[in-house]
Amino acid sequence: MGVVNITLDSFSDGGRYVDAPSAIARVAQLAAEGAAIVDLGAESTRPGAERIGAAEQLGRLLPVIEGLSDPPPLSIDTTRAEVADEALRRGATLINDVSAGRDDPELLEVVADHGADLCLMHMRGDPATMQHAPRYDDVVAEVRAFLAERVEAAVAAGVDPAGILIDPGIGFGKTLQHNLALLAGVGELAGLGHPVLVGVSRKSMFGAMLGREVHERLVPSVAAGLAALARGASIVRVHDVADTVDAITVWQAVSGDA
Ligand code: HH2
Repeated sequence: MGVVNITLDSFSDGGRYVDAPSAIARVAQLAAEGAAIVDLGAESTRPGAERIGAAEQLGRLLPVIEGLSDPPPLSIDTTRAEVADEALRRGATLINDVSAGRDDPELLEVVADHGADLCLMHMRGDPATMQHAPRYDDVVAEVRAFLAERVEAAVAAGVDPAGILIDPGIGFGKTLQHNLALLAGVGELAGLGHPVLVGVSRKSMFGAMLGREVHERLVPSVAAGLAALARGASIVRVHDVADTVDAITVWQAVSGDA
């Protein structure tokens, strides 16, 4: 999954793709580099980010969705039902909800009505507060239980279980140790019976671990993505598609999965 943030304040690509032509060109580039799906977001989820209303999200997203001449499968990173509805009407196929249906309870019904796919992500608190001393007794068990409960809520709202992805939410209300435990425990999450999506790309855990700045985190991001895939993740959400595809191609060839 390639990432294009149509935002001013995303932590690694904020401001680069905020105008529709640059975002359209970036989506086409990531698809050409091998992204199976491209995730478009109009609201940053970084700690303390400004909330963006539904109308403004749509003002950013729709010109991009409609401007793509040969769109790849599109995912929309939003917690708002209205945004999900309009994007799905225009051909998006997956809604990536970092609140797992808690921010706007109507979102689950919208996804169900469209017969769309849904990614449910774990977050402790909300982006304003999530990094304030997060604590867990057993982070893998607690995230697993949360995701199981949110899958149940989505299915109760009519979402097709076959189209549900789950995500431990690396960096969302977690310390470095929590993030590492969740990456190591991906197999336990996969045991819930849904494909696991993992987003580690350029995240601050690599700053905490290695002292690397955002632009220096490609190698650790690829390494962590491969480690997650090796433990049972199905999808990695990344900014650097070409390099990630190269790494996965070589790893699969060596593992005999190519
Ligand atoms: N991470 C970010 C945003 N959305 N969605 C899922 N499912 N999983 C993630 O790990 C995830 C996500 C944060 O990364 P990014 O989009 O680059 O930054 P920002 O939220 O600042 O736009």
